[in-house]
Amino acid sequence: AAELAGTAARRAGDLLAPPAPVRLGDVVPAPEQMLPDPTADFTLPPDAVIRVSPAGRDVAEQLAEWLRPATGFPLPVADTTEADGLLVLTLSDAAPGAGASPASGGLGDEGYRLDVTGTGVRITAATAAGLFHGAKTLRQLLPAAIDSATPVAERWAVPGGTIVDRPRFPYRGAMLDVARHFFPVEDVLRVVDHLARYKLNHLHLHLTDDQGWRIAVDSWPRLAEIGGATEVGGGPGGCYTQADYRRIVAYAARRHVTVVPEIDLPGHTNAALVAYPELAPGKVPPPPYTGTEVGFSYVDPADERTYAFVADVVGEVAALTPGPWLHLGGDEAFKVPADTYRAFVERAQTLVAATGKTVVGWHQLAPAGHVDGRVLQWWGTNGDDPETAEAVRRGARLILSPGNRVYLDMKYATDTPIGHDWAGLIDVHRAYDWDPGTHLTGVPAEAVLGVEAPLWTESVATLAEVEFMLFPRLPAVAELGWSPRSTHDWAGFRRRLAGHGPRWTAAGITFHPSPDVPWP
Ligand code: TNX
Repeated sequence: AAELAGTAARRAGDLLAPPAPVRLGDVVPAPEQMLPDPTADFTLPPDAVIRVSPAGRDVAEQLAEWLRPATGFPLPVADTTEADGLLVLTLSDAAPGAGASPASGGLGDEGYRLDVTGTGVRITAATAAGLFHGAKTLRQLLPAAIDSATPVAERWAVPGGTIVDRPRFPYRGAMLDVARHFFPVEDVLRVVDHLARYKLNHLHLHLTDDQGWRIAVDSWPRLAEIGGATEVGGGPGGCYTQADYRRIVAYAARRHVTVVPEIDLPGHTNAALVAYPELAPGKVPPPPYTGTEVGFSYVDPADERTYAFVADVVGEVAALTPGPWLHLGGDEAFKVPADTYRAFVERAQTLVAATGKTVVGWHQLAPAGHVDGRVLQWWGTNGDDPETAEAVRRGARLILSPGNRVYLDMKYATDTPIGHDWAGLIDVHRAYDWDPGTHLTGVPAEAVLGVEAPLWTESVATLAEVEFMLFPRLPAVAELGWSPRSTHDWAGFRRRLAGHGPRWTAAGITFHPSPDVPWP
């Protein structure tokens, strides 16, 4: 790479160089607006400087971290208030922003504008999150080798033109089940990077289930010590210390990803009951569970001690979590009678609200009374769900996770070595071809907060297996969450997605080479 060091001769050569190998229209998720200008390709020179206004400093540092390994360029970051650099990131108060309505051309909380001309790249946003998303777009506009961890001799060309972009939905997420199998902090951080690459902005952590409890709670220490020591298949399990959890939250926050912690109640609680048999119905200590059945366990809704437990746990988790959400689970409490279940959920919702967090829960929460702002996560497979539609009429908003579209633990095909098939087989076309805005009968698009792709891990035990289930479906879900419906186009998407295979290969990401996609 040093041989590519910038000289006047080299710059002159660039003027005659072939067009950029990536096109402006190749970005995933598809931007809202694009105006290519083939006469304005830019080639990143070895002496490029990233100039940034002070509020965008950290985004510029991250952009430099992404671009240095493959280019071998020093890419110093310098403060600026003016646009004289070759690669300028501008966080501008003058950008039409959060206050401005999208209709008036505002970029909103997460939007950005990217201009590539023959002399440089400029990203403008009203927020650091917008600047971050713009920087991710810039990275995708560079050749696939930009994902290499070591220097590559390459012409670092960026296609000319302008992108103006902002998301369709404010909530775009993925869930990682760290309860069925435990994943160390480093694995979770890598998943955060994968989310950020495709402008997903929420990581839902399913922290508790029958097979393991994964977050240390100071007031109930046996949850971690005993509840954390099991997992599916009999492995050692594990548990995040509060410091570990804070590290995940901080790493995610730097990448504009909000962590949504889930404490699943009243069912899916066997690990907690092993740790504290006093919470079990009849106080009967259950044996530890390392199988994959669901629906058999629950905390005793008739004992006041259970509500003290819930208050303590959600209190500590809320205190560790800067984001606005706290997910209460609520799924598959098959052994709890409907009236008892509803009364339990209403008390639990109130306890969460008392922490200042907004309640999120699986759509089984629907029959319970509304609390301010509550969000239901719909994981059904049939878009006619009157109970959920009724909860929306009473004020709930929805996150859509249809099991037969975005459950990333479903197999791609019958011969997929891991995964389930209870909601069907899901390859990338099926994951892509639906509309979150119209999916549920009787639910208006305005009630849809966004989309989330859950990854349950009964059959997923390693980071490579996690990646295999995420890629290439995660970018499909990301596009549903980000891109305006007018850009929805399977033929175009599969072609754009194909160009990402070499990026994942360069980054060492395991993926399923789906036959739906014309890989190069
Ligand atoms: C249903 S979906 C579950 C999970 C399982 C998953 C397996 C939901 C809210 N609950 O407990 O892991 O199916 O696909």
